[in-house]
Amino acid sequence: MRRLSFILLLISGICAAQNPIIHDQFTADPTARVFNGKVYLFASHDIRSEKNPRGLDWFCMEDYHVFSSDNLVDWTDHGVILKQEDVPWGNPAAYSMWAPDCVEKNGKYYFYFPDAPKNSRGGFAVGVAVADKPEGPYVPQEQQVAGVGGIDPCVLQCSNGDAYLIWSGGGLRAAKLKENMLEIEGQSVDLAAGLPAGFKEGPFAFERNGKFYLTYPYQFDGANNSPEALVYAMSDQPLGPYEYKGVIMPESPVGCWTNHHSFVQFNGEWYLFYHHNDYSPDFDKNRSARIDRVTFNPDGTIQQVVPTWRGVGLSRADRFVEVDRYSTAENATLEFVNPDRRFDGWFIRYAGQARSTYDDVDFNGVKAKKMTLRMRSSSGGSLRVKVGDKTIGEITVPGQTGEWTDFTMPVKGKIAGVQDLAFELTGGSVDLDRVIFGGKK
Ligand code: FUB
Repeated sequence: MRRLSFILLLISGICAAQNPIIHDQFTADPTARVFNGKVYLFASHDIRSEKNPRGLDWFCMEDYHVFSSDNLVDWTDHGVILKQEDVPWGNPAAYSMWAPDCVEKNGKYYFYFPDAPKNSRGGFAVGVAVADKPEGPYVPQEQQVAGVGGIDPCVLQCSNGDAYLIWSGGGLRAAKLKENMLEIEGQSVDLAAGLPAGFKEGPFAFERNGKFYLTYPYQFDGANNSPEALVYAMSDQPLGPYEYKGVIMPESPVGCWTNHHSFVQFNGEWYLFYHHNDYSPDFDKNRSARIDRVTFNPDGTIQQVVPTWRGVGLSRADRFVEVDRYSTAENATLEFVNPDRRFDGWFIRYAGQARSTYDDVDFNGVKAKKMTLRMRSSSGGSLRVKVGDKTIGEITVPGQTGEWTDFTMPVKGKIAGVQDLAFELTGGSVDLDRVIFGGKK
């Protein structure tokens, strides 16, 4: 039976998630919220569509999905929760369903989203759709939120029960939400007052230990179209004044123009959700959500977050471990397994004296008697697999393997607990796609 399930896993392609976290569609502008002990991910859904005149060269979104996870690794797609045709006040063909947010109050879920109003010429407004469950169904309000023009709504929920709507439009605006969460009270204020020039869009605000954090995409060229860094400011009051504190994440190393993010605390740890054009290196309007861990300093300031491939969470040893999402690598490069089907993911190419590591593999409950590595090689090479400093197997991959081949070898010694893997090539060149442990010798 165990042998059968091992074979089924090999065939079915179930795999543990790393960065990016969603593997079958684009997921931009990720806002993560914790509801009922699970993390829910509300994201923009980038597509390419010829039905939209700008659908091949600009942002193009027609609907929203919601995803949930109880371990930040396995994500369930609950499907479409709102589409442009459903919005009574929206232009059903605008493809302008940009960055959303969702919060809970008194057992109702309020989903805030930007859209282009009917008959508008390029403008945006913000709407709310309400549900009884985070997964929906969401019912959009008849009208947009009065007094709010712009994009990227985010709700700051304060520990005293107050809530503020913050958005990007004519600068960085904020207003208190009425008890009904559907309307703002009075006039909005400018939250960027006193902050360095360069705020672009996509604000996300939260309260932690009595301090308010305003985090946002920022352009070091003064909002003149350079790639966005994520930065933050802090205040003792939800509506400021905010004091600039520094960079959370620098600009994309490959020039992805936008970044958009959220902070969430889950099971005692803080995480940054953000996006990058991983599956679409040649078109940065097709983005994918990622997660990395956040560390706060004792004085409440935020340490810079280093974007990783590895992401967060444990990878089970008896499911495919996509080792190309490495923790560290030397003399190793990444390529798409199939450039025409990029959601199939990547492989790692080792050349010469090469090494990569992959942290946090969970062997609990896994009889790791053998491991199967999907590899290929043109010149041949010998690959050593280690757990920590201990070699658990070594295999010589012949040259001219052609297609991907599963190489199975026994595991030396007993492996238990959560372990870091290392792969070392001593010469030649080998491509490695993934590894899985289990079964009998
Ligand atoms: O996704 C469209 C826009 O790109 C968002 O509204 C911005 O925050 C940026 O991520």
